Amino acid sequence: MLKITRSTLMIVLLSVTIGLSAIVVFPNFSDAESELKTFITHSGKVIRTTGEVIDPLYTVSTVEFDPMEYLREFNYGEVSKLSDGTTVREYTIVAEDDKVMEVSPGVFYNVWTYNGTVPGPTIRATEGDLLKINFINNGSKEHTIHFHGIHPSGMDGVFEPVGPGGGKFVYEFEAGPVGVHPYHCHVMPLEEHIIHGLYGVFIVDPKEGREPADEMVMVLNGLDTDFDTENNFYAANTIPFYYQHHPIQINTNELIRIYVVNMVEFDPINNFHLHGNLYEYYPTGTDLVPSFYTDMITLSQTERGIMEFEYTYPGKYLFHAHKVEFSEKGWVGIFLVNDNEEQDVKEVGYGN
Ligand SMILES: [Cu+2]
Repeated sequence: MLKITRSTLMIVLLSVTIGLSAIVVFPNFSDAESELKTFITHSGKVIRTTGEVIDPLYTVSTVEFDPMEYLREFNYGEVSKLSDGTTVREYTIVAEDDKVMEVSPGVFYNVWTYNGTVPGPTIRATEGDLLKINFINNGSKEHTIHFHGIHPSGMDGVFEPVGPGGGKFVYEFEAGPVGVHPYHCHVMPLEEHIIHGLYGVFIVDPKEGREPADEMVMVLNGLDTDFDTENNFYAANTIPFYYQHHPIQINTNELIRIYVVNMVEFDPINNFHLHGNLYEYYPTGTDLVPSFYTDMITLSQTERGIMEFEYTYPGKYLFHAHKVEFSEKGWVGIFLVNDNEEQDVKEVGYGN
């Protein structure tokens, strides 16, 4: 039976009254573009940036991002051929800096995006392809794209800031070397442009290809949602705890290949621990022979590599930062390993 005492009623009424008066007194209508806050970078530079903790009562997310889709989505660009047979891949990347993303229930964050999401699209090509990246800056600040890899200096995205409000630049270079590389904005102060989300993954496949596998991309990121130069959340692919609540389905006896890139700022290291298994690890993915067989790698800023493994036993397995603070603040996920039926169909005639 429901019993409402007079004191319970008083507490409820008092809470509602305090809540409503707080809204009236501090309406705090936050707009990601207009609210500036003083922010001191690690190099001591004082900047004014969009650093408000955004009020959930007056905020709507303007970012659509599905970490499950992002995980296995590769952008091979628009493909054409030169007369000498060279493959040309053309991509368009648009930067914006006014979007708001609900990164965790009720936690809104002003993200700066490439093609509307954090991370930006995973650009994929084969070594030797000619890449043409049409960059459009629809933001309110200068931005660029700096690709890690080998290219001419004028294509490095550092000394050629692209102006706001529709500025354009075409990055053109040959894809290489083989491996997994980050790309990110390189406008100063760098940490401001990176922590807001202007980064993505660039995969260069070897000409001979790699063994077929269930391939996925994991960007390890940190979110400093209150701009105190410390991350409040950590994640694999931006949304804290996402793959714990939505386990990644894989199969037993099937090769899994993860392109992992660490984009966490402020904390010097990150790491990746896999449960119930070990993985072959290819640092930067530049070598076709693995360097380690381990269940733990440590990654500094923009350090990355390729992990390969297969599960023998079905079931649920965690993967997470073994830096416990990071896993408790969101960098944790689950592989749900299903029995691979094709493998089970092997008919073994015992004694027949
Ligand atoms: Cu930028």
